[in-house]
Amino acid sequence: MKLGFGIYRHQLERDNLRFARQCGATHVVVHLVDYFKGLSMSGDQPISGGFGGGWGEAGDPNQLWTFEQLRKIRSLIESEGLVWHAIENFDPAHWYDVLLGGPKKEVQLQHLCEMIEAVGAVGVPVIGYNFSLAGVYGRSSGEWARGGARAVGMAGSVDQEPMPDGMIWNMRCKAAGKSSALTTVDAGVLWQRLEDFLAACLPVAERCGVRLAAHPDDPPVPRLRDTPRLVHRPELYDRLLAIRSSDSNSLEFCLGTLAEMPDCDLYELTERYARENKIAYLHCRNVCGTVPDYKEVFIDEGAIDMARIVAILKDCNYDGVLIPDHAPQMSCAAPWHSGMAYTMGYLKALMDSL
Ligand SMILES: [Mn+2]
Repeated sequence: MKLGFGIYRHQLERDNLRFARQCGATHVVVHLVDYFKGLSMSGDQPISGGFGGGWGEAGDPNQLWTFEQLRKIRSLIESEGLVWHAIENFDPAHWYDVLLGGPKKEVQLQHLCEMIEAVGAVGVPVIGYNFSLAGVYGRSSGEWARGGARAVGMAGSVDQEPMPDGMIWNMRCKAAGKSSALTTVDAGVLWQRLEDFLAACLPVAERCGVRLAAHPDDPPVPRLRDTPRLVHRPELYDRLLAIRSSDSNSLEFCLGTLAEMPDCDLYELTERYARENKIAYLHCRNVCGTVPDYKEVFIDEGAIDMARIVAILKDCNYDGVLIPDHAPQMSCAAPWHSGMAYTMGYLKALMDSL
């Protein structure tokens, strides 16, 4: 079992890699999507929601990840003594019609396969993805964690206002220009789109030694912004895995999102998927409550017994990576970094104590 650290696109530079290493990370998970492009920032955080209440601008549909670009990132990571374990998320610009079932679907599936090949060639073993129309949306923030630390959560209501045109996966993607017929579908249609994605991409991923790792829907509600959500119950992870039996069909196992699902036996679930070697990496955070009324808290408060989770992983000989997901922001000059450093220290101590 290894401790990793998630690096956002705008942080992909030497100082943040050193910070990760100093926190005890041996591995990193890199987001290549700049979620906050075009937004005003305060330190590391966007000041307010952008287009349609979401994040920033998606990337360029025609600029795919290339071997050369990825190789440079790998060199930078390794020059700081770290191992690149995963890329987290495709850019909405690269696969909006795969999600929407739109006219560019086939060409975008081909682009995804080309990028999976480049990722495999550069030696990154995992791509995390989230097959979602609305993406991560609908949470608010408050001083909910210990000592009044600011954290995110939901306060009882689920936004069903449809997304504006040109929005997908909580980002503005002008090229998408969606019609509501493509988003306000029932869940069966979206499951079929996921099956088409896996049918096209898993054979390539298998051949290239890359695992595609599914994140559950965050927040895990059946519908959000009048779009269906796929993995909003623990048993729906089984449905996703059953689409194709393959080592490359795997999970980005998000403890916080799973704990937000009512009646989830997180310990049984962790043990089963760890034993079956379906976990490509874990997101670690703690929460109080379940959807649609939950709050994120510090790693050592909340409903999840993190020591028990780590002990289960050890017992199952899990040899993958754990990373902090998000953390409450601490009251100091570096609110984000201190929240992450606290989480890292806590996880490292749990791992060291085994
Ligand atoms: Mn997560």
